[in-house]
Amino acid sequence: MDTNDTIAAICTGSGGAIAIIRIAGTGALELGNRVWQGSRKLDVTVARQMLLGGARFVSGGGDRALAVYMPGPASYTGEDIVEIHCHGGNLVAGKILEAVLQSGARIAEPGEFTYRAFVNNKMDLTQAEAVADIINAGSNMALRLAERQSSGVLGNKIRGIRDLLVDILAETESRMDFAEEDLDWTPAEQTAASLNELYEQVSKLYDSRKEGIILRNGIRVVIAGRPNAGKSSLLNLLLGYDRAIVTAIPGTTRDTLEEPAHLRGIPVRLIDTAGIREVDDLIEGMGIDRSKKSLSQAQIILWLLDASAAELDAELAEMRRHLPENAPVIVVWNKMDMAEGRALPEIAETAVSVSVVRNEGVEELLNAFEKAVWQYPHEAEPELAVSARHAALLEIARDSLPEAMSTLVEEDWELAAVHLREAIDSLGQITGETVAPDILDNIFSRFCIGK
Ligand SMILES: Nc1nc2c(ncn2[C@@H]2O[C@H](COP(=O)(O)OP(=O)(O)OP(=O)(O)O)[C@@H](O)[C@H]2O)c(=O)[nH]1
Ligand SMILES: [Mg+2]
Repeated sequence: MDTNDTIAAICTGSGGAIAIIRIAGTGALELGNRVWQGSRKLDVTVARQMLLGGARFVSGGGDRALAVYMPGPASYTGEDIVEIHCHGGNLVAGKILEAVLQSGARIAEPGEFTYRAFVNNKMDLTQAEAVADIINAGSNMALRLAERQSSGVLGNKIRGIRDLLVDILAETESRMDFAEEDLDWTPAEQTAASLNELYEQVSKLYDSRKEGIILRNGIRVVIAGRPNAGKSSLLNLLLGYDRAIVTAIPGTTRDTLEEPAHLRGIPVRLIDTAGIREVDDLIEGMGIDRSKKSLSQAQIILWLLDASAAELDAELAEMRRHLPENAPVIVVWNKMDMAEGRALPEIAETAVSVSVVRNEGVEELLNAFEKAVWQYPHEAEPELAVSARHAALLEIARDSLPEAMSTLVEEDWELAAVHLREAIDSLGQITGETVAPDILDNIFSRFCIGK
């Protein structure tokens, strides 16, 4: 992405009452003034003050608007920025943007404002990524973690580790060059102890990947079971609205149905499936094949059983027949309203009893779900939760540190330097010091336009 020209975009989502057009780059002030119509022009005397006036359209006329000029380098991207705040809706902002583009600005790519902030050292790569995490956060925990990362906690930590490794590398390289001389080197045990401490720190960050990946990517939760068990009813209850058709006729749901949601703050894709049974019907059969495929891709399966069925053991046997081996399942005995006081068979899997129609037992189901996701009682929140990208790089760094340690102890300086450089390089890719352009493109292209 070129960073010398002036870019513009509508920064607000469609449909709001107010829209914001942002112009950033060396020409922002000049281009902004070509569109701005107010008794005061935008210039340094009104820097960071909101002016009331108007913005013109290409087709003639214009609309009342507010505008503000934020001179670089103390701006979001580090460049000159002009923002025009106008009426929302679909037309006005588009017409003002058109005028800005006609004046000589280029339309911004997704994430390009934040990319420029990164290039201009307003933030490191972890902070830039956190901007997207803040926008996408679907729970309080995700938001708190993203805000900590945005404030630079992760970047500072990684840089601290990397700086110490650079010091160790510098000495290692000197020992290569001055191998014969008896200089005042740091004792090997001391360096090994430092590396061990850094290894612990990197491992700890790496271990937070699970929370990070779940909170950023979400998980696939598949609702499965025999026809009529109440799967679609449960989907609707968890979503809070009637998404799926529910009838007393077995075989109502024929296709898989997928909806995003949050359960206990955990982003999920909830998948309702066609009830599994032997059928002759071609369409239902195809739906059942999809159910089975969904089962194999599920991260958590909620297997519904009808607690009011005549043969509970037959219900269980049917589940065992279709459930993939070692599947992450929570068994949900449904229709307890029709099975009050009935003894349910003991099973090894986690099981809860609910009545979807009476909305009973759902809290216990969510407790079991939460426990299955985190695998342990999730009281203490990690200080940071790294993303899949960070984790892959932390893993490389973590694995090269013991190698660096043992080769240093053996005084094999050259090999030790190779391992140290590997760790330094992968940590640098996390913060953006050493990252390749195509990786940057990949990261910023996932942002929305105008960010
Ligand atoms: N008594 C009782 N009936 C329930 C309960 N949950 C669902 N039902 C009823 O069971 C019937 C089937 O419900 P669905 O949600 O369509 O079941 P399903 O598992 O999606 O069925 P298929 O789509 O055919 O596989 C409907 O008449 C529901 O009202 C419950 O907790 N108690
Ligand atoms: Mg259904």
